[in-house]
Amino acid sequence: MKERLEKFLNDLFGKEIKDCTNEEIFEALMKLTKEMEKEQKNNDGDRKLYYISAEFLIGKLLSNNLINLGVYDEVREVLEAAGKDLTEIEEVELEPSLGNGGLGRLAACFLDSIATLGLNGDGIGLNYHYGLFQQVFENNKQSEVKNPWITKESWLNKTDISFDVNFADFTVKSRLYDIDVVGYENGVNKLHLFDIETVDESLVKDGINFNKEDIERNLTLFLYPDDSDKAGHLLRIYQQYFMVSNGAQLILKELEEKGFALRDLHKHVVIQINDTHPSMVIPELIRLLTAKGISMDEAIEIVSKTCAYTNHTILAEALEKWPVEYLEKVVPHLMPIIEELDARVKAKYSDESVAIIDASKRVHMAHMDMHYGFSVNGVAALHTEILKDSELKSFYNIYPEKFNNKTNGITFRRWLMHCNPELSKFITETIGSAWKKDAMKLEDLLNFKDDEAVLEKMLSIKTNNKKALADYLKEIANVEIDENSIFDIQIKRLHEYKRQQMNALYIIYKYKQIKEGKLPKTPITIIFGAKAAPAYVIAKDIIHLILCLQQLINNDPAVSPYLKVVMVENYNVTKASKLIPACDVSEQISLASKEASGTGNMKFMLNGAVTLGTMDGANVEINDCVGEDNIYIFGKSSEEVIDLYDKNAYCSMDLYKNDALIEELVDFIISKQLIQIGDPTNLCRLYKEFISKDYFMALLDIKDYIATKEKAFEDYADRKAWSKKMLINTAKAGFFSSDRTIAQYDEDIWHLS
Ligand code: 26V
Repeated sequence: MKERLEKFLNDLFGKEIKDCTNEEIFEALMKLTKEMEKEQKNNDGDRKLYYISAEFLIGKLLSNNLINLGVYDEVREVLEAAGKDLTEIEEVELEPSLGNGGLGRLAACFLDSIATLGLNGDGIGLNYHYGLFQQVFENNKQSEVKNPWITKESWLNKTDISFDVNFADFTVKSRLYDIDVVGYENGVNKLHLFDIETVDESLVKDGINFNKEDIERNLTLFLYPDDSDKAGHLLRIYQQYFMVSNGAQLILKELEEKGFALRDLHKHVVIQINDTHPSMVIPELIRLLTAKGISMDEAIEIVSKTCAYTNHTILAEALEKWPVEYLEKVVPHLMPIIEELDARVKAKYSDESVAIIDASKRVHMAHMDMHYGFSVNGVAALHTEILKDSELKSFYNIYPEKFNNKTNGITFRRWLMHCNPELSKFITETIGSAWKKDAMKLEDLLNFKDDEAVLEKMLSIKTNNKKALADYLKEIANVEIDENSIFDIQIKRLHEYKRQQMNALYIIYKYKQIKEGKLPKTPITIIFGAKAAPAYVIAKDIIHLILCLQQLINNDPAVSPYLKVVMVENYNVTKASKLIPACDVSEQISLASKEASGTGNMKFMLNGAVTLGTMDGANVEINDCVGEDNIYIFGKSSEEVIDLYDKNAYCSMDLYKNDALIEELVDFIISKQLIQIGDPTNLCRLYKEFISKDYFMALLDIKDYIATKEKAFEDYADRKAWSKKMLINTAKAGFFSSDRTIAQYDEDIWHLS
């Protein structure tokens, strides 16, 4: 390694390692990594998976690629010997923000596991130049600016592959860029990111505003730009069609190059449709096959045997339904096919609720996937059951054999080995290194659950990670936090169903208690990280409330020794890697039935945090794994919640009026103290939302939440007992490795090996 890196630096800059800047070392390491990836075997075979997704939230790549190539430690040592620090060099890399949250990060974990298991499977997506917006806080409010990540030297490899993509009024030429995906000590796959040749970054002036109509220049600038208006929706359809048309052309090109017949597509190809964003791949493939002489009947049959659909949400508003008028405007050549697919459904089933085109002339993308795909999967056991029992019941009745569950997972390379090297090393010293290839082996840690030395060490590693986070937060946000306080962390997209607002009510509760002289046994630090969609008004109001509470509490000398609030700006994968290893209490408090799975819950568990959560998503399976002594569960069940919705029986005003504590907490949002700090418009709107609507029922669970959180914080003081809970959480996390998830996709859906 040493010689190779020295040679690279010498060739590039004519310098020795010790004389190079971190930027120069980063560039050399990136080039060296890319060269080493070329030396690995490419995964191949006669059958191939294409994972099509509008999002791949891959995060920074340098260290993860070095880990997967098996040279991370060696590189670190070589650099150390020259007085350089690999973690500082990592800082040079810009993070690509090619995803919103869970769905995109899952796709990135899946690519890692697909390559690690040696499976023949590539990702197909878009090369957004500015990704998702970068979040900036000003006056306790979120604003958005662009988030560039593509530099002259980057992980992108420009290929000579280009396709024509036809829209109604014009044609664009695409250009394919590839990123190598290297498996952990195994072969290499590709992430194919399509771009347009005519993209124009200068369109973006201030913030994230740009001319949404200039498709030939804006198509790949942003991930899901503001879609609160028609132009935003149309741009999204342009992006989606551009992605799937390129994807379909690439798939058929590769099939033909391998010498396989078009009519054997389903034998050699499986396409996993990640949520409904890529659903137009179905009519597009049918269109391409029929254009090549295959009959409509046969094309439909082939494509139906090729495509599989994953559902990632049960929120009705998140299931895409595009007006026929929009599709006519963007992709008129797809409409006859979609109409044909719809006609066949209507001829067979009189039930309106399973139609592709509904009476209001909207195209239900998920319906197309379920009728014309061979597999439909949910992402956690409870989620799949809810899909079968309620949300997608009519489809389950027609196609019970298509439905299956694939509980999500995370890659342990990034979410343990990279982000928590000290814990990784200690686990290996304690139980050997087999867990790195077989995550279930982490259970061997259970042999040490009463071993005082091991429990002590778990605590000391946690404290070290907390110190490192405290230093980092001091540096980036200039806040001082006490590493001996309890680190309670909620990091995820801001959405009412995830109930950051309920956590804010707890903060108000604790603030008032401290003001009354009721001090906590152990000081508490409550940390948030969350971006809100630019047009999501209430989500932005919740951020405003939390930032106002942060200002109020952290500046009150009577309170701040016992309670601190920190909302981290621009939460992303890099920040997650620093926050997760330092967490004591993992907040997973969505309204039961609403969080499809969650994957942050798994990352925290793996790193020895204890979950405080509802019986929702994968929390249910975490609870099954660790047992009730090692998790804090509260709140109404998914059945109770679904029943309340069905009967329209939830009334937040009743709870507010009839419970003095709830009233006091909610009233504080418009108290003199907060109004002095914040903007009355935002705070009053949020207050009204709580009492008049509270659609995701924060007031329903708030008292149980407070009581359970208090119990967790009490228990924390018994350090030995807590450490045992930590150990059990890590030991039982093996099931949540994405290697397990991917093995199940392969076994049940893809059949690659
Ligand atoms: C999309 C939208 C679109 C506009 C309206 C508001 C809204 C709200 C939610 C969504 C969800 C997009 C899909 C998604 O990211 N789902 C997440 O997928 C993760 C991976 O399966 C899973 O762990 C999360 O529970 C699920 O929310």
